[in-house]
Amino acid sequence: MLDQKVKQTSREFAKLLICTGSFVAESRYIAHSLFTLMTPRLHQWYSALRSRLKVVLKSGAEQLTTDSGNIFQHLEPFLKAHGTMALSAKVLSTGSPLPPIEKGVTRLYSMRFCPFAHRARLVLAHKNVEYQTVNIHLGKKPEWFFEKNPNGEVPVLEKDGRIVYDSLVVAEYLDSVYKKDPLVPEDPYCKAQDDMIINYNGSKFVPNYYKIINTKGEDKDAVDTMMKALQKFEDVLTERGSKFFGGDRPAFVDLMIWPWQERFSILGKYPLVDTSMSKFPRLKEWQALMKEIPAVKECAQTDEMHDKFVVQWKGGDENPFDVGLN
Ligand SMILES: N[C@@H](CCC(=O)N[C@@H](CS)C(=O)NCC(=O)O)C(=O)O
Repeated sequence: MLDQKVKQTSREFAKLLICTGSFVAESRYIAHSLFTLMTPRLHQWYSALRSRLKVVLKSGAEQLTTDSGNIFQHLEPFLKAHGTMALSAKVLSTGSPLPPIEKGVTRLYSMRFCPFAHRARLVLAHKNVEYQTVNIHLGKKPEWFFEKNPNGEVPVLEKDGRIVYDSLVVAEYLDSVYKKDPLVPEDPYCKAQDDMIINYNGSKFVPNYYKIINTKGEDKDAVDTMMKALQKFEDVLTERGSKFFGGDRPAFVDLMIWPWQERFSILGKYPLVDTSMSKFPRLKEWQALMKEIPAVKECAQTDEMHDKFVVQWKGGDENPFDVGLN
């Protein structure tokens, strides 16, 4: 009930975000639900405040308050402390104008279920970078999107007129711009070893993941090749004798192959695909450890959502990209 009230006041909330300069946008960009406007850090803010929220009637209008004042009084100090940006969770499509760009603000053009964009989000989360997200309707792209990336693909990173696209380039660029908690190994030989795994993932795991989806799990060759890829990952972890590909903590390679590992279990609905990981104990352990990494948690979607997206996307839904949003 309270959540319902919160949703009703989302426009007011969004207006406040605009006033505080944290989100420059016009009301047409504002998603209907408060939750769809929230970055993970805004979620933190809301969660901390939630138990103290009350809905009161003031001057005939419902307002959200807490025991120590209007909900929005709490937001400004939070935003000052965290510099958090709101995000447009719902996709922008053909005809949607480009949301105004603010100086000094990092923006990611993305799509909530894109594993390549997932790579960029993982690095941004790992580095604790505040950024705005503009989600793109990949079936009906806004005209201006091709000015950001002539290939018309997400992810695209933009800050102060500097544009970078292609997930691996974006991820490595972010790692070199934000030096804290480095991800790419310093040692060129180690980097080369890791890059070979990332490339192997790209040539063996990724295309077969899509082949399996496109054939509703019936392409046995694709399933076999994917299992071989899992065996290869298992062997690398065994050879390295470490918990993560990067050693005792996740490195660039771990984050770059993770998006498809997160999605792997949704293939379990196809009889030919064994997602139990019983043959790959080290990789299974790695998956469990990865799920506990804060950046992975922050960017994770549930199996249910990944599956819903795939079902709607492959079912020809006009807009599968907003799955799960009101
Ligand atoms: N090589 C690109 C691939 C990115 C990519 O394929 N993104 C998909 C979404 S998951 C996309 O934008 N597709 C739009 C299209 O192909 O029209 C990268 O690594 O960033």
